[in-house]
Amino acid sequence: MSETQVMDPDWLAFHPNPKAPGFKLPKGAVDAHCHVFGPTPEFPFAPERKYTPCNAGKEQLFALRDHLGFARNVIVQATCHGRDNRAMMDACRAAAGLARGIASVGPDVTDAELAEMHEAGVRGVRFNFVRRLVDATPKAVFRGIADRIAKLGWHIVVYFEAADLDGLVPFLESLPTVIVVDHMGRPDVTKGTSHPDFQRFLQLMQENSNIWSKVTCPERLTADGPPYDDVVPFAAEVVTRFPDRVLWGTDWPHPNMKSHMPDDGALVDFIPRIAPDPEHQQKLLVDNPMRLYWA
Ligand code: 0GY
Repeated sequence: MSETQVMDPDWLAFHPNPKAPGFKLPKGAVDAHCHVFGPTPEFPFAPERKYTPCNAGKEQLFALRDHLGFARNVIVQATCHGRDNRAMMDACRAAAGLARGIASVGPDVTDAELAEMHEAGVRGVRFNFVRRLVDATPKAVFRGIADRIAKLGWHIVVYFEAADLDGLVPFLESLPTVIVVDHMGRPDVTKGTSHPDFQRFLQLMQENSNIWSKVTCPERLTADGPPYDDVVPFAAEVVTRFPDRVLWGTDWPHPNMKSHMPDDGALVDFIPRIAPDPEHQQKLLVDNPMRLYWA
């Protein structure tokens, strides 16, 4: 490898020593949004990546899982690995049934490669529309991939910015699988829950029973910083209105955080603020992810 893979000078590494959460997770809880980065050189970052992170490998992820009290992980392919899913698949295999994966694939992916991913634990693909993270993929290409992975019983995770939702609605409504939207479609929390952009997102979920949401990333959405009071009304509204279609995850190791690095234990303590009763917590953390990823 000729190029260097040294992390970006302004890269914030994950919290070295997260606190033990005060909130006791229900038995069998799933961290349904996290990543692995490398470690390099075994799993090099992709040449087309938009950032170079620190290494954050599977052993560290599994140690965090155990420390926080989760039973399982859903590992989402990070854009720094492009469409080279080996690090994610290796982590899924090493978890021996306790992790599932979300892959990033191109139109040239073969049926044999998809079958190998399924065997490793992959149950979905991610379509990423965030321009700072990836070069654009034509919707027709995504549509072709959607038709192929639908046959495997997989679903589609989509990541986009709030301003792009309107233009994406016809495409999202044309997809043949369950769709999971990352981080509630990234609302601008300074505008309040009554803003038309967030109301449009709620309407999309209301009108499409196959659309789910991750109520994740208060640390990314907040304008005020910890303890993320400004994000609570957004996530609480999604959990209350769509209790059977929400997922929660840490987003460890928190790519591209600039303002601060969250304490993952404090993130777990955020959960009862958005899902205050045990019934909603059980759905959010256990029943919903188990139905989507392990059924
Ligand atoms: C996230 C958010 C981000 C990055 C990625 O795959 C990725 O690189 O997902 C981001 O920078 O907003 O969900 O981890």
